[in-house]
Amino acid sequence: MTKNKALLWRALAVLFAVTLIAASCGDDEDAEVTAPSETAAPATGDDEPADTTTTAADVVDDTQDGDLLDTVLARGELNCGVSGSAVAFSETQPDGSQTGFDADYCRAVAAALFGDAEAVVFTPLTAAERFTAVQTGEVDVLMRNTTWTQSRDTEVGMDFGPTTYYDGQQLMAREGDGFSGASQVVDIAGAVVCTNAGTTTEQNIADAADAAGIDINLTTFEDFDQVTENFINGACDVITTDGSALVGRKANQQPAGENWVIFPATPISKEPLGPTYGQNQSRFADVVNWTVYATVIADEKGITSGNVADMAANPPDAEAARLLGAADDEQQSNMGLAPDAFYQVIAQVGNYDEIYARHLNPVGLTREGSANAGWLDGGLIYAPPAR
Ligand SMILES: N[C@@H](CCC(=O)N[C@@H](CS)C(=O)NCC(=O)O)C(=O)O
Repeated sequence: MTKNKALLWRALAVLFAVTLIAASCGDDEDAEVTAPSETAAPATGDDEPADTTTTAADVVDDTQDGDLLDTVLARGELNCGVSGSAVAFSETQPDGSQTGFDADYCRAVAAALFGDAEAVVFTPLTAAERFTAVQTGEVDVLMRNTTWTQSRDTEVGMDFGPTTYYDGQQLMAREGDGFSGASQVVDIAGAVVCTNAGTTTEQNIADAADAAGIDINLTTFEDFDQVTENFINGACDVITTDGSALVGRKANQQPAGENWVIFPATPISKEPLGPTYGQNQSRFADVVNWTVYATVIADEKGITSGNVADMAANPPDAEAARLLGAADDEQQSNMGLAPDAFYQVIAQVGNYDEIYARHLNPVGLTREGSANAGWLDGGLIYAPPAR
């Protein structure tokens, strides 16, 4: 096949995938392929067809050709999609830099690829924009509070890496309006409930309201900054999203004299959050996945950014020696990486616990007793062996 023909087929394949999403996702998920509107006005469940705003020419230009790992290594920078307004996960700072747990996982992958955690181009994306950015190759990987679901994994040209944060959807309302931590979904009957468009959140709350036999007035906004602003100004009675985000918003934005309460105690959904990338890019996927696993294994072994040099010089066991590139049978070279790729991840960014503590502890999210504890402490954070 000539190069032009190959590009044409690729363009058609991507357009087909985009059409599939629009066709398969129903009203709630149309927003996932709809370009963000210029206006901050709430979108209230309209039936407008999805506007992909992607032409065939754009797709050909933007789509990664060939092996993504080779492409990224040759480029020398990782294109990483983040939220930019997800408290403690990815926040755009006044100087344009990104901070947070997800932003640091972008840096960790860059450290593995290039030995340089700063070799990242961050692209802030709304929930509605994010999957198109993966499908067209605008970003190599998405680290954006993204829930791994069956349809996202199987219908829309994406694959998912290991869960970095086990979350669940909850609701937040004002104590002054009669809500408490013991409130249940049935207690929000008749309320104006707000969230951001293009999310699992808007689908789950609709299902939960149906299951509770209540009517709610569900209103969606383009991003969660707008959702929170409208909660503060009283336009929304209740807001809902991943529990971690509610904790972060309460920590940063609760006005003096108000008490915001989060409920129900058991979340209404499972929201496993982690990296997302284009499907069938196995070598690139391996790098992302094993970067996450390296941070988890280092955490299990007490290897930190502070002691990694000593640990590489005097490895505590054979697995640590392999993982840090300090043994003849290190495996990073076979992945297309430098032998010390994961040494650089730990040295420059830290292990799982360091990344978690740096960003999530300050807003009050702790690992103890949660699914995000290590498996030896009763949690779900677990990595396969580096062998
Ligand atoms: N995990 C859900 C929700 C993702 C989501 O958009 N979460 C909010 C709360 S953290 C968010 O990222 N807001 C930031 C923004 O609106 O840019 C999904 O994958 O659909």
